[in-house]
Amino acid sequence: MKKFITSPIYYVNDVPHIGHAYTTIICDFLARLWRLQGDDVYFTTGTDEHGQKIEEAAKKRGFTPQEYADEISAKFKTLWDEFDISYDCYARTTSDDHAKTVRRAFEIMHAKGDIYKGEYEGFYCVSCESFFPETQLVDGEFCPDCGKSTRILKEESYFFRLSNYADKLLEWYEDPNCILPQGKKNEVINFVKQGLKDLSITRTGFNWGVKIPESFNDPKHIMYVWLDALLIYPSSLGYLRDDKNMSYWDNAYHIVGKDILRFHAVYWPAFLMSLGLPLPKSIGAHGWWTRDGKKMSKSIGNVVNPKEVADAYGLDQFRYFLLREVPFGQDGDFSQRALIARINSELCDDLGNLLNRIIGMSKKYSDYKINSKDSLKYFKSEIDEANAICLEALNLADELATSRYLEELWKVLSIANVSIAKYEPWNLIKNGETHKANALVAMVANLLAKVAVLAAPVMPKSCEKIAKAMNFEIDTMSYEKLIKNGELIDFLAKDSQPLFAKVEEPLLESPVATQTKEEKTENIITIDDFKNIIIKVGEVLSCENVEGSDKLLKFKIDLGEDRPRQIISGIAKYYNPADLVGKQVCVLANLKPAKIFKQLSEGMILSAEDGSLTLISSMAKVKNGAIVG
Ligand code: ME8
Repeated sequence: MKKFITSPIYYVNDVPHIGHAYTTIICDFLARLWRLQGDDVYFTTGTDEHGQKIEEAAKKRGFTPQEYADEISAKFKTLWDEFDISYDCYARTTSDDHAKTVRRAFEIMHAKGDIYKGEYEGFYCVSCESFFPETQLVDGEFCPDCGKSTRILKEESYFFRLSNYADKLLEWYEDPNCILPQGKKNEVINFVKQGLKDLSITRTGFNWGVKIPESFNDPKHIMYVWLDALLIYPSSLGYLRDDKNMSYWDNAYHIVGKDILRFHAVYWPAFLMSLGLPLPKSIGAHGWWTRDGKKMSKSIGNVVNPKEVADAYGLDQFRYFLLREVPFGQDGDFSQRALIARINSELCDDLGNLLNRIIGMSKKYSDYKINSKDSLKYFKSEIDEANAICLEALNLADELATSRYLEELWKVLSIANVSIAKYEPWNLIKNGETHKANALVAMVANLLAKVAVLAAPVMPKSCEKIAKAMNFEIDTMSYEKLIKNGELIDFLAKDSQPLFAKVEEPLLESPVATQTKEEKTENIITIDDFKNIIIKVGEVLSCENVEGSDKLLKFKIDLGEDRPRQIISGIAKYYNPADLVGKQVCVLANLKPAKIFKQLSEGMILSAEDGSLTLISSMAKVKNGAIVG
C-alpha cells in the first residue's frame, strides 16, 4: 500500500532541539516500520520559511529573510542527515515550485466560492502566526497559546469561509482514527462546537511570503503563513504541478506537536475539503518535552541540543529513549538520569546481554549453530505468547502508541531472559538433555530476532548488529516470516562486540548548547539592534487610576508629536497619580500599541526596579520628544 507521512515543517527562526527531533523520529519510526511491512512509503519533512516572525528574526540578525532561511534550513537538514532520518522529500516553502502550488490552490478555493475579500480587525500573535478574538486573550493582551504579547491588526484581508465547514468537520471527527490520541480529539471537537469564524488568509504590511495570484490584481496581499505551510504536504508530492506522487495522498498521516493541532485538525481538513482532496487518515498529536516542567523553547532558553545528546549517549539509545520514555500524547521532562536508567537496564541488561548469552551458549553447546527444529516441541507456550505480543505491539503502533509498542517488545525479551533462568540450559546439558538445551537457545534466539525486526525502525543500527551477529536479514521477508506468520528460523551466530555500554553518570554537564555563547550568557545585542529602539523624553499631561484595576495608571504624555500618547503602566502601587503630572519621563516610543485592560497603550514608560520602583527621567529639563540614545 502507498502511504504518506509528514512531520511539521519547522520554522527557521529556531535551531533544532529535541522537541523537533522527537517529532521527526516518530515519523521516521513509522516510515521504517511501514516499509518493513511492505508498504511503499513517502516521507516529507522540511522547513517553514515565510511570515512576519521569520522576517523579523532575520532583520534582527542583520540577514535578508532568504539568507537567514537558507542557513537555518540547512541546519535542520544536516541534523536529519546525521540522524539518518529516512525522508524522501526535504520541502521548503521558499521554493518556486511550492509557490506555484499555493497560488493555484488559492485560485481553486476562490473558484469554489470559499474566499472573499474583507477587513480583519483584531489581535495577532506573531510568535504563533495566529489570529485571536479578544475574548480568548489572557489579561486582555496575551496570546492564549504561547503567553506572548499580541499585536492589534487592522488590515484588508482575504477570508476563507471556515464557518461553512463546521458541520463537515464534526462529521469527519466521527472517524475513530482521524485524530490520535482520542483525548486530543475531544479538545478539537469542543473548539469547533464553540463556533468557527471565517479565517483571514492573506496579510498586508510586510513582504515575506507567497504573493496571491496575479489574476487578483492585488499585489500587496501575501498568503497567510499557515495556508502556505500546510499546503507543503501535497505540494511535496507535486500537487497542482505535475501531480507526480499524488497517489501517496490517499493514505496521508500527519504527526505534529499538540501546539499546532488546531491548524492541522480544523483549518487543514477544511482547506482540503475546499480543494476536493481526500482528508488525512490520521493526525497524531504528541505532547511536549519540558525541562523542569516548562515547555522547551528557544525563547525560554531551556532547549536540549539533540546532536549533543546523541553524540554523548549514542543515536539509537537517544531514539529509543525518546520513543519509550513518554506515552504518545503526554508531556515528558527530559533528564539524563532517566536516559541513563533506560540505557543500563533496558538496552544493556535486557537486550544487549541477551545477545551475548545467545552467542555464548550457542558457541558452547553447538559450535555457533542454532537450529530451531525442536523448539516448538519443548517451548510452544513461550513461542505462542511471544508471537501474540508482537502482533499486539503492531496494533499499538497503528494507534501511534510508541511507548507501549516498545513496552510490548520488552515483554518478549523478558520471556526470553526468564526462560534461560527457569530452564537453566547449563544444567540441561549436564543432565544429558542436549536437544532441549539447543531447542531453548533456538527459542530465545528467535524471540530476540523477532524483537530485533520490530525494534529496527526504532534503533536501526543496533538491530542491524544483532542481525549480523546471528546471520539473518532484517527485511520485509523476515518480517513476514518471523512476525506475520510467527515462524521460527535457524541462525549461525558469531562473536561480536557488546551492543551497548553501561553509563555510570551523566555524560553532559548541561545539554543546552544550541545557542551561541553570547546568547547563553548575556543576551548581547548589536548596535543595529539598539538602533531599532526609540526612547523619547516626554511630559506627563495627565495621570489617573484605571477603573477596576489597583495596579494600572493611565497617562497622557506629550512626546513632541501632533497628539499626546495614551500609555497604561502598572505602577499604581508606587506613585500617586497627581504627583506625576508635569514630570518628564522616558518612554519606549516604538513599541507596538497593545490593549491593556481594554485600554489602548501606545508605548512603555521606563523605570528602574530594585525591589521598589522609580521612574527614569533626564537630569535637566529637555524638549518633549528628545531622543534618548
Ligand atoms: O509550528 N516538545 O513550526 P515549529 C515536543 N512551522 N515537540 C516540540 C517541542 C517540544 N518542546 N517544540 C517543538 C511550526 N516541537 C510550523 C509548522 S506545519 C505545516 C507548520 C515540535 O518550528 C512539535 O512537532 O514551531 C511542534 O508541533 C513543532 O516542533 C513546532 O515546530
